[in-house]
Parts: sequence; C-alpha cells; structure tokens
Amino acid sequence: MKKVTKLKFSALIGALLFSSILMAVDEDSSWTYIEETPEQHAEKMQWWNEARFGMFVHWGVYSVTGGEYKGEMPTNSAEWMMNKARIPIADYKAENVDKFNPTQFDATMFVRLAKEAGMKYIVITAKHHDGLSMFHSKASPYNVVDATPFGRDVMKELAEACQDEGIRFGFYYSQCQDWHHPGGLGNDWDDTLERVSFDEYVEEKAAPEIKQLLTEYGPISIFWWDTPREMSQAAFDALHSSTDLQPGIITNDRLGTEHAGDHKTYERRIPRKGPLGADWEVCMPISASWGYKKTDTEFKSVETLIQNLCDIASKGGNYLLNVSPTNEGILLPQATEHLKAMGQWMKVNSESIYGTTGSPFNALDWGRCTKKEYARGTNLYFHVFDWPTDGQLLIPGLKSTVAQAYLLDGWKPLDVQVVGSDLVVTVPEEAPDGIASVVVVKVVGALDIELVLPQPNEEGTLVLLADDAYLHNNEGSDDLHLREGRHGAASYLTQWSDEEAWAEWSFKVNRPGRYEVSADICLQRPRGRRDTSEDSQTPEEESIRLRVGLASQLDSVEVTLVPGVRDTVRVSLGMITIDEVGNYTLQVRPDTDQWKPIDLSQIELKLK
Ligand code: JFZ
Repeated sequence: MKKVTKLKFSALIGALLFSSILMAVDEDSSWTYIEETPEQHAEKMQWWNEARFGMFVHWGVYSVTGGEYKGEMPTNSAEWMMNKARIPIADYKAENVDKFNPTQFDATMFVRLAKEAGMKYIVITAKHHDGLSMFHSKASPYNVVDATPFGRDVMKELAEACQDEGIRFGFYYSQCQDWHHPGGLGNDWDDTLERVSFDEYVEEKAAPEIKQLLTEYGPISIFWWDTPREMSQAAFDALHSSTDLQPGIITNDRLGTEHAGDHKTYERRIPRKGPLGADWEVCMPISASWGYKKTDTEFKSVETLIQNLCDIASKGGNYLLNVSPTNEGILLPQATEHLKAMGQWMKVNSESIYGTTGSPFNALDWGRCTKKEYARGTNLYFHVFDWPTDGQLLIPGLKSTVAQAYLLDGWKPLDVQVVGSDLVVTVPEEAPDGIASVVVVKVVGALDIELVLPQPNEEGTLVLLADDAYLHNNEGSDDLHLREGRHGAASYLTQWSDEEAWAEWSFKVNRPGRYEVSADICLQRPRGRRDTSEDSQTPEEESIRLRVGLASQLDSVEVTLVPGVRDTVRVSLGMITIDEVGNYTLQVRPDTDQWKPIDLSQIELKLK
C-alpha cells in the first residue's frame, strides 16, 4: 500500500520523467490498478480546478427529528445524533427511518439552485455514518426505498437531474463507519448487534454498494470518502478498485490513512496558504451543522460566503459549501436566499473565480487576487473587500506593463499610474459591490511583482509566523511541516525529525541595527490526548542546538527545554546585525550535533 502511494506521489512530481502508463503492483495483492501519468492526472483534474465552487449536501433520516432526541439536542452536527445520544438501532428506526417522508423534495429544483448559485458540482451523502443508504441498495434493505415511507431513490433522482441540467455529480460515502451493520465501525453502544468483522462488512455492504453507485447512476465525477481508518489490504482494494469503474473520477484523501487520493480536504476552515503542489478543497457547512438541525440558526452571512469563495480561489483551492435539506426535503429560506445572493454576485464576477489560479502576491490589505495566465500576458483579478475611500487602489509591487484596467462590473475602464514600485488604480468613489468588487488589471509579458515583505513595526519588533515560513523539507515530505492550529490557535512547525530540513523567513529591514532573535518553541508535543503522567514528576531538562542567522552567517545556539511541556516557551536565539536597509532571509536549521524535534510557532526580531 505504501509503495503504491509513493509511486503516485512521485509520479505527480516527476512530471517529465514519466511519460507512459505506470502499473503499480503491490506484492501481496492480486488487484492491479492503473496508475495515471502526470498528464492524465492534470487532464482529469482540469474541470475540477476550473470549477472552484461546488455544493455539498448532507441529507439523511436524522433530518426527521432535526437532531433532537428525547427532547434534547445531543450534538453540534445533527448527522452524529445517533452516536452522541447512543440511540439504539431500534429507536433510531422508529423515530427517524420509519418517519422519513420528505414529500417536498424536488431534485430538479435542487440542482437548479446549485447552478443558480454558480456551483459547478454537487456531492451528496449516499450513505453517512448512520448506515442508512439513501439509494435503492441491492446489498442492504436498510435503504431509503425499502426502509422508509418515502420509498424514492433520492440518489437516482439527483443523478438524473444533474445529467439533465448539465452539472457534475458525485457521492459522499462513509466507508468505515456504519452504525447499523454489525461489522461497520463506530457503534459501541447497541448490544443487539451480533458482531462480524470489518472485512465482512466491506464485502457484504460497502463494496457492493459502492459498485452499484458507480455503475447504475450514470456518470459519477467525484467519490468523497470520509473518516478513514486503518484497514486490511483486501478491504482497501475492494473499496479503492471500484473507483476504476468510472474513468476520470476524482477522489479525496479520506479513503485510508495513507492514501493521498486526488485532492486534499480542509474542513470548516480555510488554510492560511494553499498546500504546495496539491489540489485541495475546503468543505464547510453554510450554517453550524452538516445535517439539518432544527435549532441551528448560525447561517454564515452572504458577505462571509462570497469573501470565503474569493479567499479560497486566491489560494488556488475549491469551496465545497454544504447545505442541509430538512425533513420535508427542502432548504431553509436562509440557505436558499444566501445561495441566490452568491449567484447574483457570480453573474457579474464569476470570470474572477472560474478557471483562475492563486494570487501571485503576498497578503493584500484590502482583499484578494486571482489570475489567469495566457501566452502573452496575465489577467489579474482583484477582489476588493475594503474599497479605498480616497479612490486610489494601491497594488503593492506590481511592476509589469499594464495593457488595461477596468471594473469587471460593466467593463468601466480605469486609469493606472506607476508610483515607485507600486501600481495605483484610480477607482470610482462608490464601490460597485458592497462585498467584493472586482478590478481587472491586464498585464503584458511576464508577471513582474516585487513581493511585499513583512517589516519591523515602529518599536522595531517583527513577528515571523510559522505560517509564513518557507520550508526546505524535501519537496513537502512529512518531515518539518506546518500544522494548522485548531480552534483559532496559532499554527506551528512540527515533525522536525529530519536534521537536514530547515525553515527560512524573508523580511525587510527599514532600520539597520542589532536585532535580538527569539523563538517560541517546545520539544515536539505528542499528538492526541493529554498525557497525565507529565504531572507526576518533573522531567529533566534537555538541551538542543539550532543554527540560526542570515544566510551568510549561521551561529550555533544552545537552548534548554523541558520535555512533556505542551506550551511553547520564548527562548533567545542570539543577535543578528543588519547594516543596511534591504531584504533579508533568516534561517533556522537543526544543529546535527545535538538535535531533538521541536515545535515552533513563531520567531521574533527585536531592535536593541
Ligand atoms: C466528517 C463527518 O464525521 C461529518 O459528519 C461530516 O460528514 C464531515 C464532512 O466529515 O467529519 C470530520 C472528518 C474529518 C475531520 C473532522 C470532521 N478532520 O479531519 O478534522
């Protein structure tokens, strides 16, 4: 399995080296799958990368009670209700399955709404963790046609509507968790289940259902796995091989723990930067819950939704925005209205989203940027969130020759002026759009941008975040990588076990002088649950050495850290002297003589 993944990864990178079809064969598996060439992969991903915006739908029988059980709301996300309230299978059946009758559901209306919003694909839960298949399964009678009063094959209706309406369609399928099948994972509360093995569950239910979904529902563009777990090679093969049934199908990274799939998934939040060299998607519910929850009123504003779409596109990713049909089979008015408002914006501005690639700038104070590159030049699309009050939009460091600039809304031409190394666009007083107005700048020839680097503030202090580090980590291997902070916490560098891997930060110095360098670090924290043993006795301190400095001169510095401590501490890494105003790069490397992996959240420079 590992070998297959590695091959796929290297095949992606070594674009020029691989020109023919690779056959990846695992020694102990009878199944052989056909590895794509980088060209085939790029071709397959083209529509998906151009799309930028899709609809996610979580719909199941939990919508009957809208997340309520015995007068309580046991979860944040209604589709987890059965698990969180430990509802016996029999009760879940009586209160939800037996009452699922969303008679107002109209697949065509649904699909048309997605299109109206500007979405280019739809991914829907064919089976979620509760185990109730939302299609006419031949492998299990526990499905929407045979087990609910509704009796309609929801997936069939949607698949057909998508085909009629010309929009891409894909399935979400919970391949590991199944709280109804005796071999599925996740149900540890219902004693009536007579356990069988996970492999039996795969053989009996998951594999045949996936096969059915991929053969009887027309063209399927996406297969969206979820909650990956370790599984046997046989189970993995049985699931993965099915996706060969739909040539060109795109799969995510949630099949098995070591399977990269075709794209990365980010959940609920937008990363500060897109991952290098990988396609990626952010999935996010339009409100708080994935599945319909009747007390959920936390709908994201139209402003947030549109700006999220711009933000994600500016980083080169896709936005998969989730909606939650109710027990009647419709969306709440807030969802419908917000989607329609996005559609209004897209009607004017979609050129700045579809088919674009990420911003060539560092952060822009007032908004975001996407681009389209052509043989003779580049279109830059600026999403202006904060419209300039003085009518001057400053685009920092844009030095390319400008052919023309205009508002995307109405193609109103705009004057531009070169001011130093910046471009200033003169814009009307009034923003054409209250949320995100698009200014187009067409440049000819190569893109020439002087990146704006962070610089010390008036007190002479400069903070360099883990997110802003450039990592030299052997082409994005797992050694030394950025781990996104959860729940608003700062991101940090971690897994720094490769002594050859290092990090650097570029910055600008406006005031020469001697700067003290310090870092917020700790010895690498174990992942997962807090280890209580750390409280019992004070562990001994450990010393490590780092090599720190400007590229021309690195000094070895010793720092002492206490193992088991979960918070970073501020340690001094010595002084650097900067004689002239200019751009500099600070390097931080392991000293191979004395190294232990650390977590690093930020570096601070302070003028002394
Ligand atoms: C999963 C599901 O459990 C959930 O119900 C929903 O379908 C969502 C889209 O996916 O939840 C996850 C999966 C992965 C992470 C978090 C929640 N994750 O990687 O942090």
